[in-house]
Amino acid sequence: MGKNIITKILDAHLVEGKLEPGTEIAIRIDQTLTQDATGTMAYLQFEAMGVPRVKTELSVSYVDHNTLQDGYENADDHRYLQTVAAKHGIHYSKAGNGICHQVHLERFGRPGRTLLGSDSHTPTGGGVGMLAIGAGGLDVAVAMGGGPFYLTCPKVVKINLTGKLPPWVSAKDVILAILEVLTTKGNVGMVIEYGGDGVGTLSVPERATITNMGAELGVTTSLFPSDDNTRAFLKAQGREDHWTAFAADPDATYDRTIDIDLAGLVPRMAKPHSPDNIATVRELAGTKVDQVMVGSCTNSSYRDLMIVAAMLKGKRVHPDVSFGVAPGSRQVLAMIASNGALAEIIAAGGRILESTCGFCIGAGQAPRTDAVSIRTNNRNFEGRSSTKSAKVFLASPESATAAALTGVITDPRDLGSNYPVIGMPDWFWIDDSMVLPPSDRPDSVVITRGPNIGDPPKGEPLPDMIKGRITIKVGDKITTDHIMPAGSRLKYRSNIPKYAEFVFEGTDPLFSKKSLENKLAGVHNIVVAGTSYGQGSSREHAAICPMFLGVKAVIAKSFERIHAANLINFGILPLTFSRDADYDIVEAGNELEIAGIVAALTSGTDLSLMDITARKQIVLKYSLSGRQREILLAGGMLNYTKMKAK
Ligand code: MIC
Ligand code: SF4
Repeated sequence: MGKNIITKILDAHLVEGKLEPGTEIAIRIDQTLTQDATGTMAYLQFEAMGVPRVKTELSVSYVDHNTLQDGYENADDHRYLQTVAAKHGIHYSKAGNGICHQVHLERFGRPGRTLLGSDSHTPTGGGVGMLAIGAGGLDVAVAMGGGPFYLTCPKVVKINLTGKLPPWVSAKDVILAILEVLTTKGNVGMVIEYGGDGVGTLSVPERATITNMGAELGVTTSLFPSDDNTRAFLKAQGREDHWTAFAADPDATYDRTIDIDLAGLVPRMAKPHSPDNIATVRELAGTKVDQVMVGSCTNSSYRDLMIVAAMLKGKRVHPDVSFGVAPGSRQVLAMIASNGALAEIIAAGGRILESTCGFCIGAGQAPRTDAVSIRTNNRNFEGRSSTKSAKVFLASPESATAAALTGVITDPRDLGSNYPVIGMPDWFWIDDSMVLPPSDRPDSVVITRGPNIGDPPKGEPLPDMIKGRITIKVGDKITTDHIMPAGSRLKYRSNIPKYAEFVFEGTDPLFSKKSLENKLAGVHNIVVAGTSYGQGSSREHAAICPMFLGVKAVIAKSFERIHAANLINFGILPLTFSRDADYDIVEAGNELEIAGIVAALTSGTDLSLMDITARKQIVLKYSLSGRQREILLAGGMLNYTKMKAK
């Protein structure tokens, strides 16, 4: 039987298990990436493992999230990351070199390789045909130490692209159309493989926009074949030798196929406050706009900024609009600077921002109260922009620029101008001098730790009985931004006791205080949630900080993949209701008991929850492999690894 590309790559990297969807498998990881906001914890954990040098083919540590440096904390983190990288065999991409996913695609991504990144948008690498997966920092640390990555063997969905995109419709509109169909819920355990004649009409950066936002679908990863366009891209990056062809066999099978005719697509936007809340731009036309932001790992490539510059040429941004542009990498910035496109953007009234995540993660450029902000990034969760009342719409660079010019949401097809044709350059500007290679004298490198950098807290073995309180009850689609806010709180990423003060800050500002009080009184904290708990980011702080506050279990209708894995890694039980209706029984503040945990987890049987306040007993389920149950019983991954090493 013919194989699809995902199966081919998984096959070549399989170290444990069988490729049967739904079962746990382990794969070898060729490359890793980290960014600074998740990286400090990842490297502290790597150091704790005592491995002198990374065992991967390539590991890169990027600084792109926390670059505002309003205080010493970020700069301290940067120095720690630089020194730890030099000592342990990791490349270090300095602040200013660009957003991890954009730079990795340009300079390091290789077809057919596996990449594990401590950031949920790592699948951007699928644009170049690599199997790129987002995970928590601890999983990445394990991979750097040479350990395999465990995942549920996915179901492979083929998205069959036919035709060619019409003028003014671009890659973002493709993924927004897919989000309209698949939504952000219920896609756990799936991967997407793109195929069909339409693939050849898309360049690598366009493909990367599409695989990037696969993260919003909740799929494990998405990937494109590696073809002549991939070769041309790698050649223009001076890396043709990194190219290998990867295509599905003609008789390859898939668990599901979805057909998309590129020619039939129209400009779309995701309305507040979810990436799957889709409308056509025409339906929204006329809405007054306050802010437009172009950038982020989704849409900040050379192609994207050239479109923006061509649309702005000789025109002016609307007086009521604040228009910011953050090129995705130093390569992109240097190229638009040298060919005059940057000057067009400046002349039109664009605010040029650093090549970092910035506005996307709410680090700067917070919009005004009640603002309408049109952004080219991938997430528009409430409050993520750092302004709770702002209404963020996600759009293509074309639709974003149309709004910047007119001051209202405008279908770019209605601008009455010709669609600019942007060809792929034969050569990209290449200068890797801001990627520092690891030291060849590691013994002489002294790791620098500023006062903000503390050791990760230690997990305690799971108690046999959880006896405590529902400290918070939340609804469906709770994102890691709800659990562990970023924005102005980002700078505390390396200081768990401090960062833990902000857990669920926007939902219940007293959560942290109540939880700590319970913990000191020996009362366990339990979180109750609806469907898709833990959507979004890979930030393991959404598990470490609750662990620090004494949370022992999260009971939800369903979980998202990366967050569930992070909970397990930090010894918090992810449990599900056996009947959704039971969610209505357990109320915030209720006292409860879950007994016989060790025996149940050892044998893999269901758990029983006694709600003492409601006087009701309910059955709780879990979907955990034997290995995951052992990790939980040990009190988390670090304890488990130490236990195994004995
Ligand atoms: C995000 O886009 O939410 C982030 C910030 O890049 C996160 C990682 C983090 O929280 O540090 C992600 O997507 O994983
Ligand atoms: Fe950075 Fe935004 Fe991409 Fe996350 S989604 S990596 S914050 S640009």
